[in-house]
Amino acid sequence: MKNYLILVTFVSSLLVSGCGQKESASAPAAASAAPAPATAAPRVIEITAGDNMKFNITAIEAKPGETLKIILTNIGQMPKEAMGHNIVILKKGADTAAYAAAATTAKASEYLPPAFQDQVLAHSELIGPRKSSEFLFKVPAETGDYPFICSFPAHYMVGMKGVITVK
Ligand SMILES: [Cu+2]
Repeated sequence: MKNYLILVTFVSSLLVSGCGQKESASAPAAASAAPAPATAAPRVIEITAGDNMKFNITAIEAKPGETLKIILTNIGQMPKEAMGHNIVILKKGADTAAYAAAATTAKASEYLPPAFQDQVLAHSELIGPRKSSEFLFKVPAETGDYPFICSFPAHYMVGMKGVITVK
């Protein structure tokens, strides 16, 4: 009986130390994950749009894989319902005209046509006057031209568009 107790004590001490080892083993893993947040902060790109239906920036250069923080500010006066703006970044080679055409009837989804969702890499909110919307865009690894547009009805047609060139 005494031997049995010793065995139980031994086994339970093994379990305890086993747990202890497990905890200490997980610590280095957590430590090695720590550098991730320390990577370069996203590069900030500030874009304005107003009642003149123009982006102030229409050409952006980016490096493959970098992260951009794009901040769109509506500097206009007209109400959102009449003069809202957004930025929709589309896939390389996307048919921007077809996207914009579909967007005109997508009011319920803030002019982001659900049928073309797979063409969109990133987008801002649709914003009214004196509002800003920011979003992160992880630049694709593949070099080339990635178009962006404002999908509010008719704005693409009058030139609310630009290109992010990845090189
Ligand atoms: Cu617009």
